Amino acid sequence: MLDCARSQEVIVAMSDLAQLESQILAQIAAAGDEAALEAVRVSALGKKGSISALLSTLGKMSPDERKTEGAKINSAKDTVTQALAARRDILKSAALDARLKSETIDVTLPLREAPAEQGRIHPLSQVFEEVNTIFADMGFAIAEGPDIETDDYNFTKLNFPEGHPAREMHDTFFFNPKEDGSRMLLRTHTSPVQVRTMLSQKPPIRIICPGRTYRIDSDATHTPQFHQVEGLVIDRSSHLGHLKWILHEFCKAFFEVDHINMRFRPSFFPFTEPSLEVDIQCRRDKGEIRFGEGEDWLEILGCGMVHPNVLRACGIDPDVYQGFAWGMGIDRIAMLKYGMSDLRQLFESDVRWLGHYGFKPLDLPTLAGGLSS
Ligand code: 2NL
Repeated sequence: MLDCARSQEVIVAMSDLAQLESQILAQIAAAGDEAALEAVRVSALGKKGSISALLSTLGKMSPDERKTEGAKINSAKDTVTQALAARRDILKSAALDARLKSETIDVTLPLREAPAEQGRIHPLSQVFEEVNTIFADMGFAIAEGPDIETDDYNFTKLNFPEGHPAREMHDTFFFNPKEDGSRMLLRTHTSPVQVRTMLSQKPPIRIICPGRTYRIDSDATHTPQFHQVEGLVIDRSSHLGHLKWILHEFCKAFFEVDHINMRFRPSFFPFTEPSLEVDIQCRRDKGEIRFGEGEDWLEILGCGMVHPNVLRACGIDPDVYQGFAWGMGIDRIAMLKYGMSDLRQLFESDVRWLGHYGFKPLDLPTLAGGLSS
C-alpha cells in the first residue's frame, strides 16, 4: 500500500517533470536575447531554479528510486542545458549580425585628415623658410639676435646722426631710461644683428638676418610688429656687381620664374653709400600679379655698399674691407608672392584664413623639390 502510494507520487512527479521540461524548452525558444535567455537559465538551473529544486528532492528518496528518478531529472537537466547552449549560439550570432549591420563603414567616404596633417604652416613662416633656403644654397650663414636692443647697436653704430627722425619717440618703441640715462628699445630693423656679427667675427662675412622688427606705425599697410630679412657681405673686394647678381638670383628663385627684369634706383639710407632701391617688373591682371614680365614696377627691397663709418664703428678697417648689405620686408614679399590683399590678416590668427593660405607641415621648401607646392 505504502509502495503503491509512493509510486503514485512518482508518476505525478514524472508527468510534472515532462511538463516542466517542455515549459522550459518553450521559454528557451521564446527568449529574444541573451539577457532573457539567462533569466530562463537561472529560473531552471539556478540555485533556486525549478530543476535544481527537483534535484534536491533526490536526497529524500530510497537508493533505488534515486537511481531511476535521478536519471530522469538529470536527463531533463541535460536537455535543458543543451537547449540553452543551442539557443545562446543562435542569439549570439544574431546579435553579431545586428551589430555588423549597424556598424557598417562607408569605404567610399573621403579620409579624415590626421591632426598632424590638418595643421598649417603660417605663410610668413613658409616665406622665412624659402628665403633661408635660397640664401643657404648660396653659402650664406643665418644669424640671429635679440629683439630688445641698445640705442648704440640699433642707431649709433649704423651711422644714424643724433636727432635723426628715425630715433624719435614717435617712430621707435623705447623702454624707460635706465639709471645711467641709456634707453633700450625694440629693434626697428635687423641691422643690429649684423653689427653684432661684425664686432664678433673677422671678415669674410656672408650672413642673412631674418627676424621680428618693431616701429610705431599702424595703418592698412603697416603693423607695429613686422618682419625683415637683411643680408651682409664683407670681404676685400666685394662690390655692387656681386650684390646685383645675388639679388637677381634671389628674385628668380623666390618668385619661381626663369627670367626677371630688375631696376636699381638711387636712394638714401644712413648706413649705406651709395644706396639703392630695387624694383622688379610685373604685370597686374584682374587682381593677379605675374612677376618678371609686364609694364609695371614693384619695389621689393633696399640695398647699398656699407658706409665706411659703419665698418669703422664695428671694428672693420674700411681701407682694407668693403661690403654690401640689403634689407627687405618679409610681410610684403609674402603678400606679393601668395596674393594676399590685406596685411592685417597675417596677424589675425583666423584658422579659416590659415586653412586657405597656410602650407602643409611636411612640404618643406627645397630648391630641388620646389619652394612652394
Ligand atoms: C629696406 C632697406 C636696408 C641695409 C638695410 C644694412 C645693415 C648694415 C650695414 C648697412 Cl649692418 N646696411 N642694412 C642696407 C640697405 C637697405 O634695408 O628698405 N628695408 C626694408
